[in-house]
Amino acid sequence: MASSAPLFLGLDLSTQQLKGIVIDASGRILLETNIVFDAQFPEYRTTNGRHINGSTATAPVLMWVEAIDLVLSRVHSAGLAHRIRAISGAAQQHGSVYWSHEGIEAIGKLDVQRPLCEQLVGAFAILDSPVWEDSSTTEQCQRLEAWAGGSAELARISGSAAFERFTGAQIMKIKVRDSDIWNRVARISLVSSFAASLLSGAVAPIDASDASGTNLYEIEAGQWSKLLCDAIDPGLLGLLGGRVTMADQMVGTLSPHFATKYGMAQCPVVSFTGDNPSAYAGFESMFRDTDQLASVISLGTSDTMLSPLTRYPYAFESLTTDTEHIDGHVLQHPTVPSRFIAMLCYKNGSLAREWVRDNCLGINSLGSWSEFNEAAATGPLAPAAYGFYYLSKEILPKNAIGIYRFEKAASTGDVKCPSGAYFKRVQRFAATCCDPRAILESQIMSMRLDYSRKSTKPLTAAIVTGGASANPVIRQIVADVLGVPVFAAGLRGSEGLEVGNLAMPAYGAAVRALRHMKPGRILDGDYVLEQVCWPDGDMHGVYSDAFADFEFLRQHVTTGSTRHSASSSC
Ligand code: ADP
Ligand code: XUL
Repeated sequence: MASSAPLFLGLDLSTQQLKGIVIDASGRILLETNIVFDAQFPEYRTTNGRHINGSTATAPVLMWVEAIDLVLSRVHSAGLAHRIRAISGAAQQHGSVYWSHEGIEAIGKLDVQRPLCEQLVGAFAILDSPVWEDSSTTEQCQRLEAWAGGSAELARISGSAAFERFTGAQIMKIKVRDSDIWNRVARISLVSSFAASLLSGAVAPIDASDASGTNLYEIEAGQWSKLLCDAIDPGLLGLLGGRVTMADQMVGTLSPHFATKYGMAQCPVVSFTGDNPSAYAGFESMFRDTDQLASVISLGTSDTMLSPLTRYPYAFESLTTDTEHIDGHVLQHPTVPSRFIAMLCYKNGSLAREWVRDNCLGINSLGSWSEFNEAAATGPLAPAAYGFYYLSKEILPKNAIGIYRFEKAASTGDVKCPSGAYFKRVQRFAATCCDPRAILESQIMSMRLDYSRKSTKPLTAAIVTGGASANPVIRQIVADVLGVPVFAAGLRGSEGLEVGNLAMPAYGAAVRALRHMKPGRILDGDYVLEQVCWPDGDMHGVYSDAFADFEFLRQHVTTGSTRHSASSSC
């Protein structure tokens, strides 16, 4: 007899794909499905899920609508739709969706007989939503910081100095550029709350953790900042919906449209949140004592590092006008309002690694992670050579752009480093095949550097997630550079950890949906955190000795990036 046991759906509307995970009440996965945007919807002509035009990055909102519809149809085809008892989700942070009045009305009365997109063509004041890779709003950032009384003051209020991809600057750009479009905007959602809105048939509140990525939210007070919203428009507070929600709270019920179309119950829709906070909370659900939670390193399209904070770090008296070390972000915890998370974000993550894989190793390596790994698994390049791969304008270090390779020079070179060694900038490394190792060392040494500036506690362990965390060479370099054991989530089977790469934003969302119906710790069962790497003490020593030179060279290329045009030869 077919089972009728309750199931829970978690979604993750990320940069390159929409992932869906269905779990049962013990947290076991029954269905995992991915809709890769470029392959599934070629008519939208995206590359890696978005359109890049100079410093502008957008994604077609109707493509996201189609993907959400398709993921539900896959759950239906798998025979699981009628058993779904709650849905929650995650999405790329910072991106924004602009509802028209017509759209707000339309999502509440969608016709099952007609294609979804056809009914939503006029639903959005802007069809191409700005997304997190956008860096076109420097001018708006400056205006926001000036309005707040400086970058340190903006960080004190909102948890971050102004960043181009943050939603506040993006909204300001839209308002300034086109008053006709602006006049059509009836509500603004983040990508996370947009997805929850579509599913529930009414505009859903934005959750606190994702609101922390807007530069418009008072993190410590847990409310939108009227001061900062007024910098953009006196009506902005209303457009954002006034109240925020926590990521474990119900924001609506599944709309009759989807319920009828896919034979589902009008089950609770639990608030969606950002992909990074969702992953972080997902890992927490695997710990009995959340104080033990180590830093989470997500190696997806972006690389991010999320670390627990014991208190809000930007107490008024602790900030000066010195913005040098307020580069990272502080987010409100997605489910516990009194807790905060420090987040470091690197734009040149997986796509930069892919570029090295496909362009620096010769024809055989095209698309091959095993070729990349073979080259990367050699011993450390540091302290003899360093590489920096900022293919698009970096977030951390801010505005760094270009590709830079340095090799130690016998006597004098371009740069004298703190160790006393001279380095010469080279177009190619002397030995071929150095680039894979160089990019990995550089990416993880950057995390180590930025973590040391951002956190008061020494790092004790790292938990990895995201597409690239499946790669054993990458995991080992994380362990060796950071000098800590590395853990991954997976399914424990007779042969050890069988699934080493749980898609945590989606899984964390499914767990929030489950917990909404059945509170308490549920993950005593099959999914566990398992140590996957132990640091090699000698290697760690090498990186520690190389650290001052790395920091110096990173500063050198960052300052140089803004002055010189970048080279990107391989
Ligand atoms: P997102 O959620 O941002 O869409 P994912 O976390 O799914 O991204 O990660 C996708 C990325 O994972 C791809 O761009 C790819 O480069 C990377 N990836 C997948 N497998 C590997 C691997 N074996 N080694 C390194 N990177 C990988
Ligand atoms: C975080 C950020 C990215 C996106 C990617 O600040 O911009 O990690 O959330 O999905």
